[in-house]
Amino acid sequence: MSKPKLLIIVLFQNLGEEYPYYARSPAPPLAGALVAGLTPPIVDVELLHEMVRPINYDTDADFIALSFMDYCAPHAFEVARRFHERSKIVIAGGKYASTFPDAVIPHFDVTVVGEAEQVWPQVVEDLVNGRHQKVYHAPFAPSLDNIPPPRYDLVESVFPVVMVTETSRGCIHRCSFCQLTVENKPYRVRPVKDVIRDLTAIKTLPYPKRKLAMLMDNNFGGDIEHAKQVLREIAKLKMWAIGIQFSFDCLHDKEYVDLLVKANCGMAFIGLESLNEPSLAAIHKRHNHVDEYQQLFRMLRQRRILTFTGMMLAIDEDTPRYYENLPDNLARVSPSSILMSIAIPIPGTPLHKRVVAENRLTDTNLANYDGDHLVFRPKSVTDQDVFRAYKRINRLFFSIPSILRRWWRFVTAYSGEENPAVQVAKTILISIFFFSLNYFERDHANRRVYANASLTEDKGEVGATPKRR
Ligand code: B12
Ligand code: SF4
Repeated sequence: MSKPKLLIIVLFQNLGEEYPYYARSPAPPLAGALVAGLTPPIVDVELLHEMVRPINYDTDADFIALSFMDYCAPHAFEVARRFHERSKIVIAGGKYASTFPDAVIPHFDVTVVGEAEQVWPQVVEDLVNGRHQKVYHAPFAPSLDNIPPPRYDLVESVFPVVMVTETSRGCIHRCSFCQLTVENKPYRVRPVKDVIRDLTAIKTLPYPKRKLAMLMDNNFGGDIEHAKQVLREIAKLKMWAIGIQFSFDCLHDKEYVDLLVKANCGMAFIGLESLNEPSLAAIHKRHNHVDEYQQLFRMLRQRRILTFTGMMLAIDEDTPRYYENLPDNLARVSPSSILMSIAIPIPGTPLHKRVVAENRLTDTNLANYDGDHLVFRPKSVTDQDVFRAYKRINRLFFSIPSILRRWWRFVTAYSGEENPAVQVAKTILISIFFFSLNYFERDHANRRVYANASLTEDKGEVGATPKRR
């Protein structure tokens, strides 16, 4: 007899069916492959990332598990409704289901609140045996020991990097806009051997895919000694390149940076958020120091590490003058690419509490909480200032001459000593990543930031579809 089938979908769309947006992301998020890896073999599993392909509502799966964050919640409810019409059992999990279960539970047959590891095998067993409960609660901040490897074999081949994993959860900082502040869990690390096992688990992947990886930690470096230990072990794997996300303060530790190089870290995602000190203070991001950006980013270029940088507009202390100078100042810092977004008051964060208390929330439709919409009244700038800056910075930063200038600056900065053949090979590989990161974000800017801008600007939106479900 064939096994029941489970389809895991990691949702991504939020602009309505008329306006699907497929992202050119180099890597998938971890949640889907991880939940698939936690699934006991009593069901067949399929994984679908909605960031790269549409949902097939005519699937033969019996159970549909949706993973989603806040901005996808309205979409998730609609997806669940459509699957219910087809008599499927639909399960919710992920960040929003974990923080606002009461809003989620009515739309699903099963809601998993919290981290999947310790509850998901039981949920699947109960589903298969027809005795599932409405809600399952995971323990708060469980141990991260012995998490099985993600099912990389199920990840769509369109992602250049499929090996995504994490070495820790949480963060030691408390930025006021960050989703992690909602639950305020302690920073936890995984055993180094488990991380290395993840990165070596699957021998069936094509060889290049076994040589590229991304660590999805919120802050790889929250426990810097543990991070160094991980890097020492990763260095032994002789990866071609890995991407890592960590906070700016880690760059002060020279040994950490040396070990990033030894582990072949090719891309660092660092949330700079702002080049304006008062704005950084306003979001409690005091571990960033604007006067160090230029020098430390130069240091990363010299070590041949690409920098992908989170940047945020509509922060309370932003001024029109800051926006005016931002393109030039960004060009001086010269991150390889930026993820520019409009500040999102994610429900439950200190930022959300503040804008609600000051009566500045203007939009409660969660679908708009995606970083491309302004959902509150900023304090020191107008809506128009924000939109204009958003479009202008994206336009200038992602213009072809500007991309080429940054690339040239990057490839000519390298100061290491290496056999010339290795140097050429690494430069080519890193250049491919440089251009794909810029392509990903340029594409995002073109399709989400400018698309329909003339229609939506008056409504206080940038780049969103004028129609919503
Ligand atoms: C990869 C990533 C992305 C990718 C892909 C996102 C996607 N939706 O596909 C990209 C780069 C596109 C992205 C974009 C954004 N992101 Co992002 N991203 C991440 C990142 C680094 C990793 C996600 C991940 O894989 N996590 C690891 C997994 C294991 O954690 P998890 O998802 O919580 O899963 C656990 C549980 O929640 C649960 N679970 C999850 N799903 C399911 C499903 C089921 C069925 C069950 C039972 C359980 C379950 O079990 C899991 C294991 O314990 C996280 C930071 C982080 N480390 O989480 C930020 C993060 C998720 N992103 C965030 C933000 C703010 C954004 C942006 C809005 C940024 C911006 N301003 O533009 C955009 C929004 C998306 C968009 N419009 O494009 C926030 C959270 C947002 C929120 N509202 O909750 C995070 C947490 C960063 C942060 N510290 O604030 N992001
Ligand atoms: S440093 Fe990053 S992950 Fe840590 S609290 Fe701030 S935004 Fe969140």
